Amino acid sequence: MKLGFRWYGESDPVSLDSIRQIPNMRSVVSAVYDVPPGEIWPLESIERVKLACEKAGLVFDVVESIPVHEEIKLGGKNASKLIDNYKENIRRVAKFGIKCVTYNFMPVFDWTRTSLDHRHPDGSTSLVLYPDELAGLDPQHDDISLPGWDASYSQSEVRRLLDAYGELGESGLWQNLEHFLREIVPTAEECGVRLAIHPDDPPYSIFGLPRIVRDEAALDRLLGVVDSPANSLCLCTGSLGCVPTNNVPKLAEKYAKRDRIAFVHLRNVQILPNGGFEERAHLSDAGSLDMFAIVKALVDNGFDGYVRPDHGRMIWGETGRAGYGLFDRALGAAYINGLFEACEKMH
Ligand code: DNO
Repeated sequence: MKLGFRWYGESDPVSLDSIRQIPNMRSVVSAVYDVPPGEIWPLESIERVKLACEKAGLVFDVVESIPVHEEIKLGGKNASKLIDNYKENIRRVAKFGIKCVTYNFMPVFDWTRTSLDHRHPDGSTSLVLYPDELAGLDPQHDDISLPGWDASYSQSEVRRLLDAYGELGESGLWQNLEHFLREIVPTAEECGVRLAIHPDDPPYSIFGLPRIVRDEAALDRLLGVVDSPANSLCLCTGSLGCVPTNNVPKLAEKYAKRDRIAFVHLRNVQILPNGGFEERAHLSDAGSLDMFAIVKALVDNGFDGYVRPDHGRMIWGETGRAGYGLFDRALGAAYINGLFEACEKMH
């Protein structure tokens, strides 16, 4: 496996020099952050990220994410122009050595939580989703802003988008995803890039918005649209694994065997009796997921792609971007190294 660490660019409080000191750290997972979704990434901006990583002794070969514009997901009138821009971005990052591009097809909001700094008994804080805090909120009528949501949307835009997605429904969203894949996968193939779709987080509808990349049936359907390693998955254990119906070790086994996992986000969650979940330390014992079983399934089935520790807790007084501090993600990386070393030696 090729170990990576997400870095939010020059404004990230976590420095590349600190990332470099994590044992076995190889790749930086990053993006161009100074361009709105849908636009073409300037070559200089991509080059700046690459040079900064190289200067720190790291490789920039995974992009997370090239965002997919809402018009593409909605199949709007500018979709085809925006898909052309997307293809151009794939070509551009490939020129700078990128091998894997992560993206998602979640309408309006990427991941959703009710709190980003829930305090645990040991004093650490983490992201959580408590369903009772979502119930009773109606974005059609209430002015709501949940942590992590894109603040650049006004409430009226959010309502317009909710209406548009309401009309589109799951089947319309699937059609638009299928069209998008048929368009962009050949470009990725030509450029030697593997596309890695991130599952919906959490993998169920929120506020009536269709969310479709959520379970084994959906992953099968998606991979079948274009049967190519360029059309692959970002297996995010915490996103898929926050519902008990997704058996993450089984998914890891199935898709690693078919060589359709390009990227893995490893983190643990504790599923709560009321259907919510709390993000926890990476260790199996800390949550509901058997991280050993997941890594073993990957290793036993020939997985050799990119892996990164996903969200960490905030510990040791660190402050910064929720889920993306240095300390707990570094502990996660050390644990991931241990799991892979053990599984590879046993294999
Ligand atoms: C959350 C991340 C996601 C992910 C995107 C990929 O922390 O895992 O925001 O980057 O969904 O497009």
